Amino acid sequence: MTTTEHNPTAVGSGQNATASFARKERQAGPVDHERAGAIIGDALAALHEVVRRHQVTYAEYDALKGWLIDVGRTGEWPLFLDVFLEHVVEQVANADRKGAVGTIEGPYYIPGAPEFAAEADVPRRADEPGTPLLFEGTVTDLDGNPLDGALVELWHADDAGYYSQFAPGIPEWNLRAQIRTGEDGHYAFRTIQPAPYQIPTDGAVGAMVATAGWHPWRPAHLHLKVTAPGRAPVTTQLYFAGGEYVADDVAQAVKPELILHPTKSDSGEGNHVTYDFPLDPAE
Ligand code: MBD
Ligand code: FE
Repeated sequence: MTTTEHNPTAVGSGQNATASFARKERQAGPVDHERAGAIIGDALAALHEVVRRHQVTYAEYDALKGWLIDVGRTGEWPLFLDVFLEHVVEQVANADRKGAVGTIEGPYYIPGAPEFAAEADVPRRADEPGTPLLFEGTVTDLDGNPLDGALVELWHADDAGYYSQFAPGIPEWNLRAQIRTGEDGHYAFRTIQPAPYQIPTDGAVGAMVATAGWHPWRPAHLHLKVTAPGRAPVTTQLYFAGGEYVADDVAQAVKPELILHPTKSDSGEGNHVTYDFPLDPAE
């Protein structure tokens, strides 16, 4: 699958993200009706309070109903939830971590990317635009001992802000790779620096952002998932110091520990940065 056609739409990326979520392995457990009733009841009560506080009209109620229907029809629920709600779920889930800092996963993770040992030439097009980046580091325990057999998964947007498998015309595994570490816990990815990501402006979520008078941008970021035997996995993102929207992410997923400071490569071509992942013990 290689074409040069490039016409991403909200419906296209939304439907792909919804289909990807449908394939995801989800944890299922017994329903605790007391807890469900409390959460659902409080969520509805929060909405009731907004209606009263703002004296919401029938015209606005109908606009909301139409918008909710549109979000579902275009498959944009994963986008909406991951941009506007996931950051709080992540904070609650990871509040007690001592090691590598996590942040939201977002809608564009795909398991099973091409696997490499220790060093990856990340799959990219022959003419892939963007500043070359050598991104390397070590996976360790909380005492700094390297972890053998850790898996470091990397996925990110291209130099135009688009993700393979969610925008058309990009090879299937472009800018997606995973590395299995050896005894030294070291990993190294050769890739390019991504561009900021813009929420599609032609869909329901983009329309909501525009109606509210906000901007639709996330700062340029690398997505990572790091797992190792006996350790708590971490899902995170890394950002670039001084980059646009780092201080103003629409998804509120930036944390100070996640900001990279790349330097010019010794070779003179592109940038270089190191980042280590100390993993908490498994619970
Ligand atoms: C992204 O690339 C992303 O990382 C998130 C969290 C939401 C939408 C698009
Ligand atoms: Fe992303």
